[in-house]
Amino acid sequence: GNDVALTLARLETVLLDLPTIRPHVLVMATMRVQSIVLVRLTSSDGVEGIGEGTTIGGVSYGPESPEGIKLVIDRYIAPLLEGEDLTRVGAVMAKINKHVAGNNIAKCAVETALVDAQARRLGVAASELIAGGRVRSHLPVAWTLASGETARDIEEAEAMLAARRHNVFKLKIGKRDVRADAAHVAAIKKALGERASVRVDVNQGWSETQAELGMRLLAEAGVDLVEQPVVRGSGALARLSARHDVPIMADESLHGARDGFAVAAGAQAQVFAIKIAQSGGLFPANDVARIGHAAGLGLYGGTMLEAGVGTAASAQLCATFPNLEWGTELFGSLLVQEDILAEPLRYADFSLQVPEGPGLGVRLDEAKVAYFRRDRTAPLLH
Ligand code: MUC
Ligand code: MG
Repeated sequence: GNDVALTLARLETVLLDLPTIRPHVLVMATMRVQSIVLVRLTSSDGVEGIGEGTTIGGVSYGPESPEGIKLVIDRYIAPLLEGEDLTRVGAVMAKINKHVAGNNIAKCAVETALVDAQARRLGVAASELIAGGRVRSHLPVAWTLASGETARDIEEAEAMLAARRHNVFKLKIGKRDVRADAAHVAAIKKALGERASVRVDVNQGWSETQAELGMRLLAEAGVDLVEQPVVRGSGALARLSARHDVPIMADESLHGARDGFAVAAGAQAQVFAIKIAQSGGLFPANDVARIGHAAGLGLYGGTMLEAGVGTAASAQLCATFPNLEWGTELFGSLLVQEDILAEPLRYADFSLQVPEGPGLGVRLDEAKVAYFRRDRTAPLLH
């Protein structure tokens, strides 16, 4: 064999179930556990890269499930890596994209591991492999209030403000009728006043008619941003954007650059939620961001509620955006009772510190990985 090219020595995918700190109530699912797929990719030089593939609520958010993500990587993506030079991340991903349709979350997990390994080899942070490198060291971070109870949400928000951890709150709505949801949002905004920015995410839960009423009531309540009120791919988003003053953020509408172009060209939204998982990796997510930026839209660093590895990867990308007008919601690591990182991500002063050090800038806690893996046969003593 060739002793210069760095090829695949080992690829492992691990399903982990991480309990959440409280039930997280969304229109399509209530999460009590976050299931993630951890990718560990070792090259012939011994360098390991890690990546995470995570979705929300089984198959309720999108068509990829945690189990499916693992299967697609093991059965269809891993063989494509055989014999490839893993230092050529762009070339390897081009090959994968040629032979694997869709499955953006699986692709993101693998691309993240390749990027982590290559950046480690070069001795730089992953952000330095994207565009011109990082332009910021801290990212503003929103928190999602989704306990399902108004009083508990207000209490949670007050605690976050007092701790100076978050002063931007996203409320998950769309489950109750529009007026009840709007009253819930209005009560929270009234309690927090100018001390916080309040935004909502409907996760496509409304019809256009419901959204008409909802947007009006939310504007009266003082909401700053409405995320994905209606289903992706219809004309409704553009009509709502034209008719209402509160800006609309596209989330589920954006699965990569082609969607980004269509949403921008169709004036469907004023803000793009940039998600590495939904886009198919850091590089495709960067393409979406640059299209949004070129179209004069605002950017926001979105999350699939990834744990520490995926959150660090998202942070590496968001750190390269010259304009991050709406901040981020990279709090997934804080929604799980225990993350799998050796050193926790640092949250302070309403921001996440972008990890420094090579690659993603994070390391695994092997005991936690062993403890939370789904295929653990015998219960550990604790
Ligand atoms: C989404 O749809 O944006 C992000 C924060 C949160 O609580 O859920 C997500 C998913
Ligand atoms: Mg969303």
